Amino acid sequence: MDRSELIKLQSERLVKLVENVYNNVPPYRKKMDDAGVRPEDIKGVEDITKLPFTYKTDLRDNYPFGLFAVPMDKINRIHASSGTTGKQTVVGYTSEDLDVWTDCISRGLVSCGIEPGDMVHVAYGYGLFTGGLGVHDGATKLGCSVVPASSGNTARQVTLIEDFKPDAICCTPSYALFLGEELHKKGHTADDISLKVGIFGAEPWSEAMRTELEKSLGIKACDIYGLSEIMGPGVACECEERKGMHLQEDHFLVEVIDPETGEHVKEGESGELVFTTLTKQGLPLIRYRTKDISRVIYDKCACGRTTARILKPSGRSDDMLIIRGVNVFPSQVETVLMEFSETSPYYMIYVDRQNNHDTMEVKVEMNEAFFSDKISDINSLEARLKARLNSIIGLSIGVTLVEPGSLPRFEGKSKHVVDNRKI
Ligand code: DLL
Repeated sequence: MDRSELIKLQSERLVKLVENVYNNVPPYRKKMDDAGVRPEDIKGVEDITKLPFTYKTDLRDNYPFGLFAVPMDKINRIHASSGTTGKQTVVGYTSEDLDVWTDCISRGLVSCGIEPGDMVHVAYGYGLFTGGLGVHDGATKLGCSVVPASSGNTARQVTLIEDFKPDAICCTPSYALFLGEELHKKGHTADDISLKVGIFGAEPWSEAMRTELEKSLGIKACDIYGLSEIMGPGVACECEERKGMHLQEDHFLVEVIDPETGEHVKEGESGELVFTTLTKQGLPLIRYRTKDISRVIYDKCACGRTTARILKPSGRSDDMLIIRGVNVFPSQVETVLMEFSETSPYYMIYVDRQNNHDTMEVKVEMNEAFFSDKISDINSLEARLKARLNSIIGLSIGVTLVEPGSLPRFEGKSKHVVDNRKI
């Protein structure tokens, strides 16, 4: 589709979307009323900046289903991802939304060179996380033999790869590196590993990691981007050229803004990605602030696709960490620590990558009243903290109690996270 045709389609869809949210989603009606904008003011994509932004906090404030635009009996699937507090960000899909999602993933798999009949090993987590089921449905529709391995149990994953000989693998890039290492430990080389393509996303990764992955697994490593609020994986995906991820522009309108001012940056410049869902029915979102920093380019790709391309996100404008594909906000850790009367408000979070495996450790000071050199007391408190963090965040996080006054103090803004990963 050439750009003028695409813009016409996007404009028609935007007009319908705005009318829909104004009439069916009370919090959106209020936002638009507060901003003094009425549905009839929006005639096409050129009017997008008249509309207010949507933030992750809007989803939280309307938890769980307050932003859904259809009655619950039309919601066919629910997923969720971490929010800034203990509360999950909940997303809902109608059956048409699931069809669109499936199509977007299928397009992405095809653009990376996967064909009907290929065997696809899916090692993204299945469950509330969108990675597993999202990729699963897309690969199924394409006519692939899907291996729903889900995440974890590395020994079993290795056996499945050895025995089933899949053509493609979909998982986080850090997990793929780890799997590569385990395969090599068992005597395999890039040449005898069956995989030809890897589709990696859900966390930032660099060109250096791409080279490493391609060498280790003997594959073409492609990048896939997405976020639960907008759809899940497949909002954009690379093609075999691997020069940016093709955005599914018939379903998503992208803007790139200066995160401070909210104004558009110049075309091709770096800024925060903002998406509007053009066809979503369950949870349509207008100008959703992703906090992901990247660039969007519009020149035609050598593969022939005419869609805009999102370059590898270079970071985030907030403090969200992605640990083994799980989104973690330092504030979630802090909330847990504050529940315990034995600890003080001084803590540090250390993130590292060992053997291609993300690790997270929390050091927290005991308070003077609890401070004890009785090892059994300390061990038991550490175990309780660890269990609570695990249940809230869903990750195994190391906990070490340290003496009162031993962690750094900061003048001005405190710094709670040391991320030593070299991604
Ligand atoms: O991570 C969806 C997904 C699953 C994408 C599988 C790709 C593959 P969330 O858990 O909501 O959804 O996390 C979304 O992850 O805002 C980015 O910060 C980050 N992210 C996702 N893909 C990439 C990528 C899924 N390719 C958040 N490169 C997003 C860099 C990524 N960061």
